[in-house]
Amino acid sequence: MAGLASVLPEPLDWAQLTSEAASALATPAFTDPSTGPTSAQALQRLFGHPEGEVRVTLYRDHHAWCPYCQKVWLWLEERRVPYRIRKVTMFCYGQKEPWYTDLVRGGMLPALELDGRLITESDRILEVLETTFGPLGLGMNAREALPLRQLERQLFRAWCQWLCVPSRGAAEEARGQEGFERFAEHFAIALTADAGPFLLGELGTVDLIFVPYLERMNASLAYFKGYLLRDRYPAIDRWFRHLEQRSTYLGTQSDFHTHAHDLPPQMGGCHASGTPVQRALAERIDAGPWPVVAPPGSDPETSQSEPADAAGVALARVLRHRDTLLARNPLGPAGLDRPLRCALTRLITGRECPPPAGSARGLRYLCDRISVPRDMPLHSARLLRRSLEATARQDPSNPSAPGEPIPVQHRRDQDPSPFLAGANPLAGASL
Ligand SMILES: N[C@@H](CCC(=O)N[C@@H](CS)C(=O)NCC(=O)O)C(=O)O
Repeated sequence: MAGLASVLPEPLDWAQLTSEAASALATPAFTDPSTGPTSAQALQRLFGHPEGEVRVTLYRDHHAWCPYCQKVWLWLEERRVPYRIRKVTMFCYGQKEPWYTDLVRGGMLPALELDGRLITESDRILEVLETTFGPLGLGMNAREALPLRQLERQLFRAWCQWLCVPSRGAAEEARGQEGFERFAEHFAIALTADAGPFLLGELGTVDLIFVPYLERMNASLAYFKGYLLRDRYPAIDRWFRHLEQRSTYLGTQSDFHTHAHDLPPQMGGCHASGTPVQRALAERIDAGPWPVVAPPGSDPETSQSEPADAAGVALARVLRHRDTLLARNPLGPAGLDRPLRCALTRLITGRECPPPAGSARGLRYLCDRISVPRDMPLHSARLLRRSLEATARQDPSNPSAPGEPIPVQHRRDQDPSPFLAGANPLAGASL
């Protein structure tokens, strides 16, 4: 009698999966990220200039997560200044590269080299860039920009107070929320003061100064407080929607899952309100289904619909790091090989492909460690998470087995060094 295994659909093999990814692998994002749209994988960006004209080197984190790096990164992309990128490990992900601490004492990011001169502190970097290459919009030192920059710091502090200081009950939670909303309201009013859609009319450096923490507020308040910022403030939602129409922003944008698990070690802890609404939303951000608000509600992570190539890009990015992903998984290469091919087969063909018994915890380990935009864009990550989770649920022995818990004090489970050494050169140009 034929065993059960013989009636289970066969997953595609690695060669078939590679040929399914062929069209994604042929795009500039994979063949030459220096020329395509904004990409966390690029090591230089030329904007049509010859390499010899590059005057700028940006030092930023491997993880593409550092908020202070994001605003400088966005500025260079918006202003189309050619630059090189050197990536550095942040302390909570692994060992900081000694060449970088030799260059910048203390190892803080970002840093920028302009014509051989080293500059640190993100606002100072932006000032020097504006002086050298011209302002973006009205510029960060315009009279109208200064109160807005102060507002950004006030909003940041009110957010930290609500998110990071433990509250002793509902009344303190409510005070944290009120403190935050006082400044969020100011920001929403500022967004409607000019014709818009941006702060002083056209997109400028001041908008970019707000972007990193607004993105982190949006994600962390959903996860830890069950609070949907974009629903509360239509003007903030409109601002995000206009940002999301720019390929520059889309290349740097992270997602709720990544922020929810990267913020706690960076912020020294984030405190959940523990309400039923908060717990349900956090559960959904972690385990899906994604998007985390079902239609007809609006998607609080993005206004962009899924690009046609999202699944192909996700597949191509997994192929790039296949060997390291297999080796770093709790199931090991032999244990994860078939379950991963099942999930990728589902991702790219849409057909169900149940994995062998005992696969769920390895599939969920990987699902929990997809990092946006470091690994792939938001929609690609969403599709990959969906197929990993759906495949895990078909594990015949323990379909609800969790992956290893995500650490909250550090993220050394995300150490970039093995990925730097182990990337498959046939599947894309860089990490
Ligand atoms: N005031 C600095 C703050 C920069 C900062 O806090 N950078 C953090 C990352 S978000 C850092 O490099 N920390 C060291 C590390 O994590 O390795 C600036 O605006 O550039």
